[in-house]
Amino acid sequence: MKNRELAQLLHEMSILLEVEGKDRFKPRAYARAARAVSSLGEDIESIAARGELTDIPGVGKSIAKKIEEYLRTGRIEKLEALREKIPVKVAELEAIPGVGPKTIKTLYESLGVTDLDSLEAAIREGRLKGLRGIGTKTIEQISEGIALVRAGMSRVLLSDALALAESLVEHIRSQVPVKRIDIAGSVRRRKETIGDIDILVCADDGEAVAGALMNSPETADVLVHGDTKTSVRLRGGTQVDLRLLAEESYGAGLQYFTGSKDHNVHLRSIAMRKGLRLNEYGLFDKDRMVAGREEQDIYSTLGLQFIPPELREDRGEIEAAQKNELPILISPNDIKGDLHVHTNQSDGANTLEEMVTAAEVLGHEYLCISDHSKSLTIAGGLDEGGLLRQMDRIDELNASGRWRVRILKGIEVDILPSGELDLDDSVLSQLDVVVASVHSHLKDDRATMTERVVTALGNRHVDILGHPTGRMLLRRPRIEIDLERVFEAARENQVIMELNSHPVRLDLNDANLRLAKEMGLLIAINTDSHRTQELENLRFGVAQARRGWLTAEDVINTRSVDDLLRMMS
Ligand code: DGT
Ligand code: CA
Ligand code: CA
Ligand code: ZN
Repeated sequence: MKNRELAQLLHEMSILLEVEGKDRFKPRAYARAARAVSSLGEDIESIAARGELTDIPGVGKSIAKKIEEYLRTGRIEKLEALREKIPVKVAELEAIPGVGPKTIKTLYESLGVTDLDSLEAAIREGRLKGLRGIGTKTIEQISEGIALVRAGMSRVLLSDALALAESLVEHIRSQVPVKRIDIAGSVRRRKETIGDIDILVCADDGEAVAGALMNSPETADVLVHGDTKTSVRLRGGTQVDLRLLAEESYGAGLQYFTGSKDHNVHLRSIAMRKGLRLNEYGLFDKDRMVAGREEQDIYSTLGLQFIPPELREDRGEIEAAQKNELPILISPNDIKGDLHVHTNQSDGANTLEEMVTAAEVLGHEYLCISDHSKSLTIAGGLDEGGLLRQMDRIDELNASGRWRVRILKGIEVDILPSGELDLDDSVLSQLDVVVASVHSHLKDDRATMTERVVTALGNRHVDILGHPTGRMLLRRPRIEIDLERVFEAARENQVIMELNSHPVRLDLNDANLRLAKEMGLLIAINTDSHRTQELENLRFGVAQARRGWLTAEDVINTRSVDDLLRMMS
């Protein structure tokens, strides 16, 4: 789908038009169109093919023309001209929390700031002081934001890296016969963000494999091209390392290049204690190779259970494997349903019926509809009346027999600054599942935020705490909160912690999950989908759950609908 890229371009137009300052209405029109395109439930190309672009809210004739131009040529001339005139790197500056169109305009006009480097220099030289609308506190916030953006700039989301890695593997396979090919490194370990992509191959014609990577449609430049290693940079900036391995060493290479480095260092010390030597070519007793062809033989020869890649961070997995005590990790097939999805009744892109149909295709047994509540006005949150009407509708749909999927009645109710919930108890009590989440006053200090969430958990209707730390990977730090205190309150009140599977959230993270499990809490792996395609994000949630050492037992939505409702009542 081209929706996302198009929405980004329209958004960039809106900012550059705002900075240009010629027209007061155009920037808003483009911003509105960008939002509408990004929340479409359908491929923009299909809409264009039907000639219905102007049916999209905010898209008039002129913007529709730009969209058609983009779909036809991959670019928008007017945007190229604006970029030439105003050389501001919008995405770079906007990535800084708290920096929006107005600030970008001020910084560019008064100080000539165009990117992170020039902004950083301006702050260092004290030139931001005294600018209209920019106080000391804002300057501090911007400085912290720059550090956050810089830390994130060299990494990408797992979801993006995995999609690229899988399509490169497909591309190589389609060009050259290979004996074996695997994705290794942090992608194989399913780390939430990725530095670079590592691909391992065993093939008769290694040169042809390297050629396939260098000529892939995603490849921008070749960085290294040698006999055993080729590195390229993809168009989006991500680096790929491709290594050619010998058949008899393939397992050892896979083990070595999967990492993590800490896991490998610890594993080598285990080998040494047994008088063996472990490297990327194999496990050796003097000069004799005792394992190397298959990865699992490395572990078994060292007296260890096979360690799933997601656990290989040297966080106790080697000790557990020695004692035969590794957990049987949850797998995608264990999940029976999703307890947190939105519809177009709040800020989702699809109808209730479309969401249920998509869940049925995925084989879910149940799907809980949990739209936003009223205080989240920008998301069109439901009030008590709207929610009651949605509940009636769900009763009708369940009774219709159209789906095998059981539709559950839920809400993602806002936790207000006071810790009270955004909807009346008399309505909450009628729902199957209440997810409570923080969406506002994210800057509360640690004590205030902890108290606020603990208060909310004390409401007996709350079943699940949604995205408990509020972080957005590469975008926004977590809220300040005492998670241990929250977990204790959750245990007292029998509240389940969410593992939000959205690739930007993955919240709780791996370490938090393990702590929650150790403290005796249950986890719900939800997608928080705002469109049908996002239901498939469960894959990322399950990967993160595995990194958190979770078994099917630890996760509520591995249960049948009857068990689930009994456990939450
Ligand atoms: P990333 O790319 O930053 O997300 O993380 P990784 O784990 O993919 O790291 P990367 O790409 O530098 O290397 C892939 C794996 O290769 C790494 O997990 C372990 C192994 N490896 C690479 N360099 C070294 C090294 O100098 N020593 C050891 N023990 N292992 C290494
Ligand atoms: Ca890597
Ligand atoms: Ca690498
Ligand atoms: Zn939410």
